[in-house]
Amino acid sequence: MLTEINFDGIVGPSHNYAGLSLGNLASARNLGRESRPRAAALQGLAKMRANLERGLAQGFLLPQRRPAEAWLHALGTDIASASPALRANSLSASSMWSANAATVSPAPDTADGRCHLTVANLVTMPHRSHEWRETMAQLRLAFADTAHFAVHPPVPPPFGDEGAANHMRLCAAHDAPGLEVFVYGVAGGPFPARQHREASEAVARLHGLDPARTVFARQSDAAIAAGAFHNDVVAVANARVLFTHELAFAGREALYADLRARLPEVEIVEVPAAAVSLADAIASYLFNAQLVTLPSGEMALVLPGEARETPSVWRWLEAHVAGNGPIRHLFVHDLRESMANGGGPACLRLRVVADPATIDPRFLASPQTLDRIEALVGRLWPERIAVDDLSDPALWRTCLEARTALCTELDLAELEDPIA
Ligand code: SUG
Repeated sequence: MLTEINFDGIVGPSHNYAGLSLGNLASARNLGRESRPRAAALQGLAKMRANLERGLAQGFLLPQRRPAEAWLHALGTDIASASPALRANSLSASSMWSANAATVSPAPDTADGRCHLTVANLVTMPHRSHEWRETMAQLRLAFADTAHFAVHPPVPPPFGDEGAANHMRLCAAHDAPGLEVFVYGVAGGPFPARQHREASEAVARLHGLDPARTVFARQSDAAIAAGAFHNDVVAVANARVLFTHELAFAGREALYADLRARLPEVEIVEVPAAAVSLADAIASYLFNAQLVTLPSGEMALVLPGEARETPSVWRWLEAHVAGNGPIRHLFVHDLRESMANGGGPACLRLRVVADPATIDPRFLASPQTLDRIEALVGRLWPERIAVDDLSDPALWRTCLEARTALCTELDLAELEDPIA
């Protein structure tokens, strides 16, 4: 049976605040702050556990090897002699935001009836540009069953591709053919547009999507300029519902008309700028919630604490659930450590619609697996990292050893050094 499975990125032991992401306001604001990797990983695990308890299918992806020594070697240096900037870029735990790992087209949408995944190249940001090799190794292991899955290498540069963060799927039911919406940006404002239309088009071709059920939508310049460095900061879709800010898209009326023409069941829940400003939407990550269908058939939003603390946002949400809207439940989680780098609940997960029986079970979560990961994180993840610690060889060793221990614990020794 096809089910939506959320694969959350486990937060790696090197999680830190080096302010590496231009256009990501939280990352810039928290530059130099002391991070708490252990708390960060535990916050993410608590979200996974709660979603499991809600009856949702849950998987995970492992953190990558940090420092990224292979990348430094390719640049003619190593962790001991790298410049502070390169060193920070080699130590980011950014693969935790698995919405950026790949774009996923479930089997009902593709020409060959397999689920297709294209690994994101993430070329716009140096610290993310080296994620793809390990991501590909990991996805090829988790989705090794080629009767059901095809894992494509990244689209070649210079066309930037940021994966599922700029992709939405609308459908009558998860196992019915869906309408795939690719959202791209056009450079011009103060911040880079990370998703290029050429990359989105390439992914759609590689996945064998039906042009009649594929839409390319342009992100509004206002959204990018306000700090929506990915579309999933201002819009999210689940089943037939598109939940979006009024200013998320360029030419929104034409887009909505197109969606309605292609998928008559679609329900567009638009939050007007007069009720929630773009600034509040981005600061609170209202739209970076996970919009999920519970076993009861009702929809819920899995939100970060910042949404409840932002008065305009919470007012809008309370009014919505009190009315007749499609979102019936609000679940709030403390994800402060990830949020301070611009990563909310939806950034932390990659959605795959598939039959769980076709996936390598080592990547699927149960309460017992989460217990084991939690215990290991509690023992081995650093409690704190200050930016100065990034030049401490003891930290590099701790990060490598902690991750190796996790691979061993999860019986995933193949991933210890997957690109060596
Ligand atoms: O790419 N932050 C990530 C956040 C990604 C959020 N993902 C989605 N919206 N799906 C990014 O900007 C900050 C890292 C640092 O500054 O060290 C960072 O990479």
